Amino acid sequence: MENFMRRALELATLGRGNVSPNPMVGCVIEHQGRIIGEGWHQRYGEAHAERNAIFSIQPQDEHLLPESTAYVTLEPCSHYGKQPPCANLLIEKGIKRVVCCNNDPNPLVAGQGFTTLRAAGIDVETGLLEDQGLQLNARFFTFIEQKRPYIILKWAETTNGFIGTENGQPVKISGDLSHRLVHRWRSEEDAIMVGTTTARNDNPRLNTRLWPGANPIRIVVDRNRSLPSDLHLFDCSQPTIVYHQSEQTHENQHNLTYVVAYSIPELLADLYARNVQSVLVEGGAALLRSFMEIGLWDEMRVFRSDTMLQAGVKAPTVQGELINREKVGDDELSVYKNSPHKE
Ligand code: AOF
Ligand code: ZN
Repeated sequence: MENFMRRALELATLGRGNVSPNPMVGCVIEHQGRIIGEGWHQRYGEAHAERNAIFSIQPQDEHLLPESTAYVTLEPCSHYGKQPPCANLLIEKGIKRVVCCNNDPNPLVAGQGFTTLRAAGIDVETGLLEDQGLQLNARFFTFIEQKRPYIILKWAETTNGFIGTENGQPVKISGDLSHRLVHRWRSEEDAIMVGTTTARNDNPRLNTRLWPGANPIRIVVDRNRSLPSDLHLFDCSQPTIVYHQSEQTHENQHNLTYVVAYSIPELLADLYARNVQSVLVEGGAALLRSFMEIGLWDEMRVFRSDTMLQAGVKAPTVQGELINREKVGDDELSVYKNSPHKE
């Protein structure tokens, strides 16, 4: 049974980067140990996993549905959104049993999917590989339950714990493979954020040119509106939001939006309202610390390289629970989770 759900979870991940703010969902239709249909939610606004799985079944197998089980990673929806309700489709097709990992916390569904299926006489079970499901859609669950984006803090530090030089001169700390991996991460999140100092010193483009994936929204915190307007960040090539606290008035341009926010929670509330489900915070040290100090973060991804700096800006001190450590080229990548939030 678990194997079918593992396969459904694997299918769900194929939607990564293309379905936000929807969850990634996978579905396997099984008949007496044989998979007769598979599907996943491929793109925001398009067909849900269950529909794709049902319509992947060969015509000669369709009569098997009344003796088949649908393994779906998330409670089938019961509402009319961009798509019709999956619960209704499963009922129409006469499926016998539905097994899920997680309940859908979306207030439009929230148990209604299961109620609808049970009312039609379908056997329903939930909680199979529950943790894997929660992990898969950590962004979706955090966004709905905590009304803020999922926050990933990322930085690279030298062996002796420096994140950059003292005079702000850009310096290469992590290697090429790590650099590429960061571009992949950018393509997986809705937005990337940097602080004033990083924007000024590094003049980053914050795009995904080293990875074939979508460009995220760029966010820069520029409290006093002191950043020069010729930075790459302000080139209007990607949607960009500037959070500031100045009284200065300015015209929003296409792809360039100015928003007043006086604190990180206020900024996060604005991102929530804009449906931004996840943010990769790429520094600098001050911005990273301001998230850590108020405990508003979900993951930390820290590269430690084998380079040394004689002096520099101290990297933040890691917090949370170490969940993974691996080599990326010559660098070591450590991932930490902010576990208290999850309990
Ligand atoms: C499912 N199967 O594959 C997904 C579900 O606007 P819509 O119609 O696409 O609905 C989006 C909501 O449906 C989303 O917020 C979540 O609650 C649920 N996603 N449900 O049964 C799927 N992607
Ligand atoms: Zn659905």
